[in-house]
Amino acid sequence: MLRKIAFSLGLGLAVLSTGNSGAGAQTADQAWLKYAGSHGRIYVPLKVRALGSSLLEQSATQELRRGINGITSGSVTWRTSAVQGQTVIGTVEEVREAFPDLKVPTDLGADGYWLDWEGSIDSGATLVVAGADQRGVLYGAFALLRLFASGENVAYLNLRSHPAMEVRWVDQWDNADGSIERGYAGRSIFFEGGKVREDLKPVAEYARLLASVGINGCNVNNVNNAAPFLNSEMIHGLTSVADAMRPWGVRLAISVDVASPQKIGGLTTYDPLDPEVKAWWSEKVNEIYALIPDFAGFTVKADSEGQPGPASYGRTPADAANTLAAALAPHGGVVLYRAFVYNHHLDWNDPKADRARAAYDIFHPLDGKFAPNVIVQTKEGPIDFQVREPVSPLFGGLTETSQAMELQITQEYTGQQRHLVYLAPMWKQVLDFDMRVGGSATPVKKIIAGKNGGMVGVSGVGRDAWLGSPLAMANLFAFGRLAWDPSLAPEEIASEWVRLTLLAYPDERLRRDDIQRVVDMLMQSWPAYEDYTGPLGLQTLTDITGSHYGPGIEGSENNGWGQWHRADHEGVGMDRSVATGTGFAGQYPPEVAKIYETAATTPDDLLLFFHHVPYTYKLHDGKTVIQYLYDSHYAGAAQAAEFVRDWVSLKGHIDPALYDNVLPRLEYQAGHAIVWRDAIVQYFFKLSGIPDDQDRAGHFPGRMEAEDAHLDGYQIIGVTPWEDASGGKAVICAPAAESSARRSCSAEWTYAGASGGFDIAAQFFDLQGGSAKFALKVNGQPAGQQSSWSADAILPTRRPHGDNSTRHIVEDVALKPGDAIRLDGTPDASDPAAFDYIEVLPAATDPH
Ligand code: GCW
Repeated sequence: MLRKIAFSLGLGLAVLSTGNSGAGAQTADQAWLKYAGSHGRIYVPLKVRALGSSLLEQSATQELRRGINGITSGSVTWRTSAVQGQTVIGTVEEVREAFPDLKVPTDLGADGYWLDWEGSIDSGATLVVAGADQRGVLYGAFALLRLFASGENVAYLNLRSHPAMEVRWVDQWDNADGSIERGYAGRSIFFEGGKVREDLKPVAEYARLLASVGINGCNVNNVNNAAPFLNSEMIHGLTSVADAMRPWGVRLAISVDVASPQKIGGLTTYDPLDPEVKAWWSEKVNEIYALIPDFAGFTVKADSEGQPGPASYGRTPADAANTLAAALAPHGGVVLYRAFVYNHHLDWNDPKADRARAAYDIFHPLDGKFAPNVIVQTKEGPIDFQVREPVSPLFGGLTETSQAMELQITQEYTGQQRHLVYLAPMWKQVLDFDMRVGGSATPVKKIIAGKNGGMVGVSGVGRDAWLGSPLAMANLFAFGRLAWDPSLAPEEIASEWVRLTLLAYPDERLRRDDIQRVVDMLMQSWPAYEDYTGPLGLQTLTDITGSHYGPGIEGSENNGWGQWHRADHEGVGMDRSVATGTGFAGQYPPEVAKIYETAATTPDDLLLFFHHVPYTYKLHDGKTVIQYLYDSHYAGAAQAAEFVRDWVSLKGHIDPALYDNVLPRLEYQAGHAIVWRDAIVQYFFKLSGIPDDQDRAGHFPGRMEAEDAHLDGYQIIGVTPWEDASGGKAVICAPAAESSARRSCSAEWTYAGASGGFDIAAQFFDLQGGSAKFALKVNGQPAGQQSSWSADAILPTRRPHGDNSTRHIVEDVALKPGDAIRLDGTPDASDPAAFDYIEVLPAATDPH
């Protein structure tokens, strides 16, 4: 196994549990706007001259001054050349007036910019930042700073750009009480205790961060439980939120509950076609615009997962959307109506029932019926942010309607920011997917960019360093960059982000190789996660009724939620063909439908999403499905281990604080990838009864199960789901019957392997509710330097299973046959020092 794991795991657990929420102000500098310097040669006219004085231009000017000053005078700079002249900033009109001889473009798209270098490095230059409009000025300033800070040469630059999409929003699922649904980075920066927070500085910094990648809207509250947000008191509070974001061109939007006229308005109905209801909405909207004149609009979740909706009155989503749209239209606001509408009480026994069909079945017939300021917001896949899904067919099914694609930046089903998963490659596949609407090229990015649509990212930032994990910030960055320009390559975006993040540190040992190594890690991370969670279109294979985190294969089955994979003894996958299945494949335009209709033409990575096949079915390269399941899980877990080695190779070359923050996260991920691997492999091994041709399934050399040890105090328990523990069993140190005080328990094995130096991994359950202690001993003596540890991470749930199964490695343990290996566990509060097994591993070779 890997060196250094034991050395830093304690620190890692602390990082995972506490983040940095206590530390200092939360600023955009903690993300990619560091402006601490650059390693590239930078030529820059230091003097910044603002031509205009509008609010956004002031922000742009201030940012440019701050950035140029930081980059050129920061301790890190080592090749900056100040150029005589000036950096001039303004709208195209202002630039034209100030420089009548300059050929200023007349056709820049809305929010676009032009960066232009006039003159020379030696005799003086004018560097022009011209915006098509005020936002364009701001985006131009950020674009220039991005070039500087990522080490690009801007001398003799001539660059123009404008966003591909009008809607470039992030959605927060923040609740008024300060909690965040599916947020993994602390509490809300917007709300606390039912109110808008007093300290909105982090909100302004968030808006600055968003503006730096061109995001122009932010919906601040959860689509579930939105009713309180239309109370007059809350609207007053939201005014301050809008004020905090306004200097950065980020418009405020809120989620609304369509039952608000009844819930908070005191009406007896919320029927969207009722005249009183319509009047209520108009009045409410007027109230908002009187305080927030640039209010962006509403997001709606209705008739979905228990939220009330127009169906209660026999009305359609178009009826509800249009009522809201009519109220917003006079003010220029929009309605983002979510197509995430489905029945979560489906009949699992009905082979024709299919949640994936819902959005298209409900919304396609309404095409052409929506008001022009309604945008239908559809999740990128037909289910729910799984590690892989096909593109939602609805994008091809609404040709008369504005559409936005909803993506998830917060990693709900993709590792909750504890796992490194760079999502841009997944998003890019969706954006590039050719729907073949009408038989011609219609990539999804073109569909959503048309008719005032765009992209919405559910971001989930909180008070813990925005997204908690520093590497997860690449996803927020990439979201903005792709919404601006979906033709960018994920690798290019990764490289830009890595340079902005790593180049800001002075260590001259940072090499091009180091930058590429981090880019490679990002690029390999989604495929790795897919491999060790749910490959072949199986979806994430997590418990969909629980935390959506660790393995829980049967959680998807036997219930009405419709995230089924239909695994049985013979085979696996969901038949969605037209011929024999649910007919979902037929919702795509004919050329695409034909590909998904048969197993032979379906790409392997979506095979089990569209087809139920025997385990012995052969993929395109001849490998059987079952063997692929085994192999991919081993390969994915091996890749996760590789990330640790990759990161360790950066030691001493990058900012030590960043290094120390990320390392334990990757070590944790490597351990949790093994939990995933073992759960899925042993589950399908048992279910199919088909051996692994490499003999790994069911065989764990060096593993010693807790339940096979000589136990003192420990009790054997069955873990649920069984596949989350090795052999389905674990042990807990239960309270002694006679007193409530906890004692220690121990498990002892007699070592029977070869003599030598080994690492020993202990797989334990780090439960909330206490910090149990563990100690590993050999012949009664501590097994090594890091042989005692505490279970003090904050991992989901309070009962032992795959969400909280984690490992600690004790390195360099000398063993000989007959040695007694003992693990002592001391419970703390409600944490019973539960563990699964220990494993004697070959000693790692130091990666240095
Ligand atoms: O992915 C699911 C989440 C819910 C979420 C819902 C939605 C806001 O598990 O937490 O609710 O989707 O998108 O509405």
